[in-house]
Amino acid sequence: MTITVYSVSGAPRGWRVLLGLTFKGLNYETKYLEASKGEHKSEPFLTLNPRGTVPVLVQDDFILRDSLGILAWLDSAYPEKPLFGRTLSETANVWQITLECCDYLRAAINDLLAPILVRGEALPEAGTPERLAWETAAAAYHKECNYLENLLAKNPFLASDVPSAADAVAFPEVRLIERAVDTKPDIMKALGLHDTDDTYPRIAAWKKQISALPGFDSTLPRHW
Ligand SMILES: N[C@@H](CCC(=O)N[C@@H](CS)C(=O)NCC(=O)O)C(=O)O
Repeated sequence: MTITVYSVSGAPRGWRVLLGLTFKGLNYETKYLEASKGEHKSEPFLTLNPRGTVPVLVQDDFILRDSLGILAWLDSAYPEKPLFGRTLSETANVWQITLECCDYLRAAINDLLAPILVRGEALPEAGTPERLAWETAAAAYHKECNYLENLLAKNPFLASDVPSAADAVAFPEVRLIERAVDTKPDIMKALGLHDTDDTYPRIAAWKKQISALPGFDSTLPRHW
C-alpha cells in the first residue's frame, strides 16, 4: 500500500501534501515531473490527472488529484495525528485558517512570485502600473504575514500546539518568499521583502520548527 505523490519540484500545492504526510509520520514516495519538459501535460500523467496539475496521490488503484482533498483524505484513511484538528472547535479553526491561506496568502504570493520566480521578469520602473501591481502584492503579503504573526502569538503552530493542514498550506508559500530573497535579493529588497524574518520573528521561529520536524528534508524541492 505505497503512497506515491506526483509533484513538480517547488510547486506549493505539491509541497502541501508532502508536508501533510510528514506531519502524520507516514511513508511515501515522491515522483517529480519535469515541468520544463511538459511532463505534467503529457501521457502517462494525463491518465492520472486530465487537468495536468500536481499534486496527484496514488495508492494502489486509488487516485486523488487535489491538494486539500488529499490532506482531508489522509485524515480519514490514517486518523493518527490528525491534520484537521482533534476537537470540533480545532477542526473549525484549522479549516478556517487553511482556506484563508488558500485565498489570501496564496493570491499575494502568486502575484509576486509568478513574475519574479516563474517568469524571471526584471523589476519594473518605479511609478509604472506593473511596479504598482508588484507593490500591491507585497503589501498584501505583509498583511497576511501580520495575520500569521498574530496566530502564532497564541500557538506554536498556526491552529494549535501541533502541526495541521493550515501549516501544510501556509509553509510552502512563506518559504517560497525566502527562496526569492535568496535568488533575487535586489528585487525583493526594492519591494521591502528582504528582511521578513526580522519583521516577523514568530513566523521565523515557526519556519524553524517545521524545518526541524523528522522527515522535513525529504519535502524540500530538489536542488535547493
Ligand atoms: N486545486 C488544485 C490546483 C493544483 C495546481 O494548480 N497546481 C499547480 C502547481 S502548484 C499546477 O499543477 N500548475 C500547472 C498548471 O496549472 O498547468 C490543488 O490544490 O491541488
